[in-house]
Amino acid sequence: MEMHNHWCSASLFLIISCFVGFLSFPADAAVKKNQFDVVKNVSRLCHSKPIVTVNGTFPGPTIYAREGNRVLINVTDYAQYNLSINWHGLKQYRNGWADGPAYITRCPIKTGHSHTYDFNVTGQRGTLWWHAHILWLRATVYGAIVIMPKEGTPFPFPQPYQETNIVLGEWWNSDVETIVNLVNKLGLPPQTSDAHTINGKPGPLFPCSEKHTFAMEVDSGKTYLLRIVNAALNDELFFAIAGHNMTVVEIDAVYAKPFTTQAILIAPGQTTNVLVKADQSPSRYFMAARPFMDAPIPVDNKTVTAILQYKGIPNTVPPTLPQLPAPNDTNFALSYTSKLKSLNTPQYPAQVPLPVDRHLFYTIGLGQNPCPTCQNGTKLTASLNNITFVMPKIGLLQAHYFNISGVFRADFPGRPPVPFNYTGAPLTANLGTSLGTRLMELGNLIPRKTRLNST
Ligand SMILES: [Cu+2]
Repeated sequence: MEMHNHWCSASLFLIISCFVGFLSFPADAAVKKNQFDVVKNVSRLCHSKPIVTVNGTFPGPTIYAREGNRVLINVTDYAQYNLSINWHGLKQYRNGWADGPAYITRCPIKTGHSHTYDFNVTGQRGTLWWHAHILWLRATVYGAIVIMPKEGTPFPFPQPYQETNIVLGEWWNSDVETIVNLVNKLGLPPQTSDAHTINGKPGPLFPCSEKHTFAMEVDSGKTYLLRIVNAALNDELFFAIAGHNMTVVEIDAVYAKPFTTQAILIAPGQTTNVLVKADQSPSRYFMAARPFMDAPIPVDNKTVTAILQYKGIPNTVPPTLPQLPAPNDTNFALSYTSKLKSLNTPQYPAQVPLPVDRHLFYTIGLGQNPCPTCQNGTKLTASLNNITFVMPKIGLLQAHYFNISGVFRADFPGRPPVPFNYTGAPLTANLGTSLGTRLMELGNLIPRKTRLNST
């Protein structure tokens, strides 16, 4: 532990001094600078508790950038936890240092310290998001990233009149770090959240939440772009607006083949941009979200609402609720996801690499490992190819780059260790997983011509 802390502070110092160099370059118009102060704050929701958030707002600030921009974000950690920020979905071409998962690319920012994330927005436009990437801090440390197309480049869909972010989240009345510590200690599934939120607000179906309701005002006849982010920790969510269809135009900062739907389904971490036309009789309409879960796993099944309100309609008009798919509507989920297709036009081609150099086969599973502190002596553990990841004490990229041995093994297997019937009957075998920090190197592939010889 001592070693780890020492090494981490050394690297932090080293990297910050590099950035001072960068920052002294003359500011050019394409560089976006942001200052993030991560502070502990008191929540404004009905169970009041201290939360970690950015710049005192919940959700945190939206980052606006344009495709091609260089973005600098200075993060100062005033929280009691060491933390890092992940720019979720942003392609960090040859720039893994800025990616942000703690101990994967680099050590987290220590309490009281600062770090400047420096990255370019390349070949992406649309909605992404950022979040804390350590412990469960992302329950409150998150916000949207809006990437506009290059100057002068229109959207490949009708220009909306206005746009709004709809950031879906999960809220726990108790402290999230206490919850996750308990989960790890006792080996039980985490307690489900107490509410879902839209832009940090649970809406009027929850007690004492009348004033914690997000409302968006619309002009009759106009079209709006909703940038929807699922920042929930665990729940895949349905989202719908009473009386209004949505046209999906973009997923995860990639333009999609437009299609119209009454409800969308959005997984944690995903983003979806939709167009909504205010073409119904002027009134107040609920937007609502609730989880999809078709396995026997407990979820927070409560419905979060926000309000779509036509201009001039008084707040006394009770809004109508949308018809959301049933919580276990597998058919809706399958049919919805089958409609998600890349726009794939000459201007926005779907660049899927066709030659495959290497085939990898992963089983994603839940195992059961011994756990002395757990209630029944075992705990459920996620695994890939039966290996449960052990968080290293220093960043994996740092270990790789600085040639520090003993941090990881580069022997992650490309197929399951023991073949079994992957889609078949329940397992009776030993469910134990092997623990390790094991990686697979993908960088130095054998050239395709010689690959044939080796097979
Ligand atoms: Cu992420």
